[in-house]
Amino acid sequence: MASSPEAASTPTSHTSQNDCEIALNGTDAMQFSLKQIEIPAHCTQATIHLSHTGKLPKTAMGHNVVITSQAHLRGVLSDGLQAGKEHEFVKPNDERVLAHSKLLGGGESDSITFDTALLKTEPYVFVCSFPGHSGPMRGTIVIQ
Ligand SMILES: [Cu+2]
Repeated sequence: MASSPEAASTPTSHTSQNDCEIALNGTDAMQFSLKQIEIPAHCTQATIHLSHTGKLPKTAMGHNVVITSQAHLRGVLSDGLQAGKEHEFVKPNDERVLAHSKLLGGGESDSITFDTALLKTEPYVFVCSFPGHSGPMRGTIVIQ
């Protein structure tokens, strides 16, 4: 009765980073699955896995995720529009952009990893920079 074949402990080294990874979906209805991304305070880096769960091509309903500060959001979006589809609506080497994914069409996915240090200094947001999407497709990033 005292001895059990069940493993009393399981290794945790492979799961300890999991809460620093966030799954985010974009849909054909021009929505993200999250309005807020919460990153645990112990994460020095965070990863966002973006999936376009729709069917529409990226020319019609492209989605990306761009991480920038609230203060720089407007400038990042307007410069992204100017950069155009050739640059997937993100100004190349934009220092205001902490990280951004590729532009995805239906069924595609991409992941981005970034340091969280700056996120603790001022409000940051995530947004899709495809033309017309930044209104509904944006949210705040919270370190908790
Ligand atoms: Cu979009």
